[in-house]
Amino acid sequence: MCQCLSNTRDMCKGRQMPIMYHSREGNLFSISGNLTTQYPQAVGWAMASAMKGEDNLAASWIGDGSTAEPDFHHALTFASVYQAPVILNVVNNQWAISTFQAFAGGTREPFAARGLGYGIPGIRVDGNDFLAVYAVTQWAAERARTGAGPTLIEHVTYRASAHSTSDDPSRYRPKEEFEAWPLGDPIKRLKQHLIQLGEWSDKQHEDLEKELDKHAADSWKEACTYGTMSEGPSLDPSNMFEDVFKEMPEHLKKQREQMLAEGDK
Ligand SMILES: Cc1ncc(C[n+]2csc(CCOP(=O)(O)OP(=O)(O)O)c2C)c(N)n1
Ligand SMILES: [Mg+2]
Repeated sequence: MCQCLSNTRDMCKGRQMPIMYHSREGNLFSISGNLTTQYPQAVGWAMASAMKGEDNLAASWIGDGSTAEPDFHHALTFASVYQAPVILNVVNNQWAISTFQAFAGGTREPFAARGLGYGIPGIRVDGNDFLAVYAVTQWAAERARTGAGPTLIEHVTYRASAHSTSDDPSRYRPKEEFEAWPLGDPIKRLKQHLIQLGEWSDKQHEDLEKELDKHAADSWKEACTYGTMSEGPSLDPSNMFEDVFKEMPEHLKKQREQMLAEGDK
């Protein structure tokens, strides 16, 4: 929540777009706004980890449209050549903002098939089936952990909502298209499955939803006390000179001093 507000508790110190957070403790890297850069980064990290004799694996996610970036192919080449312990996921939600996935070639051959030319197993999964996604990810993780190398997974899904708040999907696709999407809502499907098994109930589901809504609302309220976009407290602007270079170059030191002096006036 604090990261979304770019406030004084934002771990990215206001330098990232909303939801591009990271977590050092959780081994979660931040993505960049530049599509697909996370793919070669994940492969490089996985290779480095393997070279150090560690038992880690990396996982990365991109969209259907992002498969058209050269970084996709660079990553697959290196992952294949070095047998990196990495899981490369393509979330095929049918749309890259207003561009249908067919533009990136997804209706000619599945995106998963692109792995085959590189000697990387490619598998296509119903991305709205939680258990199928879980199973295939475990399989890919097992491959990575046992030194069998990378796996490419295509998750077939659908972006029911708009790409962002500035996007209006009614301008490029039928308004009710999402209702005709055959694979359904993943949460509803898992819920029904668990109810049928006798492991869950409508009441439990409703209670959990209420609890989570409250948790989100409370977290938002608390986060707002550390600053919002329009109300303080605000981040110290001189932060912007830090964390880029290990040792700050002279010209940045000067600029920072200049800025602090201006602020004192
Ligand atoms: C290199 C680059 N080109 C263009 C953009 C602008 N852009 C942001 S999101 C997006 C569409 C991404 O579509 P997709 O890869 O299918 O991912 P999705 O958002 O659907 O998960 C585009 C073109 C960008 N961020 N980076
Ligand atoms: Mg997409």
